[in-house]
Amino acid sequence: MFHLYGAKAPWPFLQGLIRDNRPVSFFEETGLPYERISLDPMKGENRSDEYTKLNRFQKVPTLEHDGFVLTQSAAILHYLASSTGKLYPTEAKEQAKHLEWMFFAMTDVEPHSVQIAALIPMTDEADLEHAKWMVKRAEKIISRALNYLEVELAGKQFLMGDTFYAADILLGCCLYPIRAHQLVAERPNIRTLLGRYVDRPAFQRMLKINGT
Ligand SMILES: N[C@@H](CCC(=O)N[C@@H](CS)C(=O)NCC(=O)O)C(=O)O
Repeated sequence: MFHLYGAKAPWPFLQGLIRDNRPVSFFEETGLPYERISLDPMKGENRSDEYTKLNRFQKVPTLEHDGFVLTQSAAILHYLASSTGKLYPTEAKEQAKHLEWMFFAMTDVEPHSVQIAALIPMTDEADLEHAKWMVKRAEKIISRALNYLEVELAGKQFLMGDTFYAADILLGCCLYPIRAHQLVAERPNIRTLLGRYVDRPAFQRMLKINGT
């Protein structure tokens, strides 16, 4: 049995963006049984002694599986996919490509998409001008990654072709914060891919679970 620690969203706009969205999507896609334990950061539940013993970083998600504890959402997703063989390619080179896409999502997309979506709503009035400058910079940096992705997606249904893999879950969750942004609207291949992700029943179920 998998036990997954997630969190309540401190603000409504973070619904769908809390990072247990990736493993929850995986479980909802595959039907593997899991228990989600929700912590309330507003009550400091991620800083309790009990949780700190599991995750000294005091963040979510954390996965616990038969005494094995793992943090970092992308590592958790990789473990779930590679250890179960679900939503995971079988051939070594394809597995390496899968990991390449996971790194792309986590390093070239997520830091910037999160900043674009969340920095201004979370910034005090006094720092607003600086936050706006940082968002502009994030938009510029992510544009290059999205230009690359737009070309890579030509003729494909999903990231690696016709099959939906765990890396698609990760990319979907990393793009979701900017789903209504011009950056997505003006790139038809990315817009179509994101629409395909969001329309999946498992993604819709995740959206109802995430942040609760
Ligand atoms: N790189 C980590 C980031 C985890 C993270 O930032 N989690 C946020 C929720 S999305 C959190 O737990 N925040 C609570 C806090 O900062 O105290 C991952 O991908 O798992």
